[in-house]
Amino acid sequence: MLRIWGRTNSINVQKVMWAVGELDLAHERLDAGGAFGGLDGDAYGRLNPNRRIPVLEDGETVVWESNAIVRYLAARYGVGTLWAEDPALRSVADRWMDWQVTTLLPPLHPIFWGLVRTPGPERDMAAIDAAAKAIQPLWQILDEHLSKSRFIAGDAFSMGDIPLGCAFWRYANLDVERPSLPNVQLWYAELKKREAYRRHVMLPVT
Ligand SMILES: N[C@@H](CCC(=O)N[C@@H](CS)C(=O)NCC(=O)O)C(=O)O
Repeated sequence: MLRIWGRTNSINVQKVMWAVGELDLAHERLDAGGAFGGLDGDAYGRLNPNRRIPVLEDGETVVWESNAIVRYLAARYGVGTLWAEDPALRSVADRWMDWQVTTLLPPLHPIFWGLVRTPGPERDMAAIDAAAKAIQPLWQILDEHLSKSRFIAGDAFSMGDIPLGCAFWRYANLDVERPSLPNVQLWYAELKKREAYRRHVMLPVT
């Protein structure tokens, strides 16, 4: 049975749980991080020297870094579904997974952290507003991509949809001005039909 370490309101844990749900894998999830703590001990440090969530244990195999975990689950349990066998198609999923972390997250993080995890009087509204402005053209890049593709990598749902689907849920639930994103909205409507997305991602943004 798989073991996943991490609290449910972490976007990175949500990626893993969504993949587990799509693949219908037997698992246990242990609350860790945030108010649950549990990351400081020696045993956790041996699992992940960064002392971050999520961590996946699959027998003797231990994986950290959320997108690496999603890729591992897809490659091991989702060949032909989450994991496209064609390397060229898989590279489309891969590049958008990397884009979520390297390009989209830098402005998304300060908006989320500022509006959700920072008490009102301590908020740096100038920084939040700047990030909210900076993220708009990035979502428009994704919108342009999704004008040609039903899902992130072609006509079928794949691992490529997971990081960005988690990020968009968060963005859609933040009190910021958003640009018109008609193709993203069509894709988002598809995601909302998926039971695992509803169960593991569509949670209160806290
Ligand atoms: N790049 C890492 C980031 C891991 C990370 O920063 N996780 C956060 C939660 S989203 C964490 O562990 N925070 C400390 C805590 O929850 O106590 C990944 O994608 O897994």
